[in-house]
Amino acid sequence: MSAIQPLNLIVDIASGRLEPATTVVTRRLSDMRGMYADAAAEAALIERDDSVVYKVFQYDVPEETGQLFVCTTVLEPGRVGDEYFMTKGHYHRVRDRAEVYYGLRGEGQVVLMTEDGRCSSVELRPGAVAYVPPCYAHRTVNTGTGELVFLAVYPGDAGHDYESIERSGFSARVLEYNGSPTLVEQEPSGGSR
Ligand code: PAN
Ligand code: ZN
Repeated sequence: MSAIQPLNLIVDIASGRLEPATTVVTRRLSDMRGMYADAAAEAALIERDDSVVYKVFQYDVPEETGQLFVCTTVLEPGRVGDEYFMTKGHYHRVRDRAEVYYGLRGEGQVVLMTEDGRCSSVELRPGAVAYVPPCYAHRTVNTGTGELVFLAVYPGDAGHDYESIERSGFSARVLEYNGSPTLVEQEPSGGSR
């Protein structure tokens, strides 16, 4: 295993930034084309200002068993049609690698899906720990009016499989329904287009 020195990482809760961060990923709506249910609303928003949906601040470690990645995500508030802003979502490439999210600011949900397509969701808010069990796809949704900020910790050798989600989507979406966030089951083919 590669040696890595003990260190402190600091989360600035106000900005959601992790310091130091060795990788910063910015995802705009155009980076997620086809992931929202309402294609016309998605295209109109991309045309208008292609806003940033989320940023990830990560401290990189060797991608090896025994190491742990630490990162924060800042997910903006907003909607595409009735669907709240969300992350792309993924399985871990090594399927049986679990993950822990810790809510720092704002409110939202983590949508979890088994490989046979069963979806459920757990809450994310300040102080809430969302446990992502091995083998579950996971996506975060901001259901609040401010930014959703959370810390994530996951195994160094987990990797990310985005392709499965780009191909088939999640079998449920979080939509605003009668003014409240609601997990709505989709048609089996209702993934990305
Ligand atoms: C998280 C996610 C982060 C962004 O750190 O990577 O919230 O979501 P996407 O990776 O789906 O774009 C995590 O689950 N890491 O494994
Ligand atoms: Zn993950």
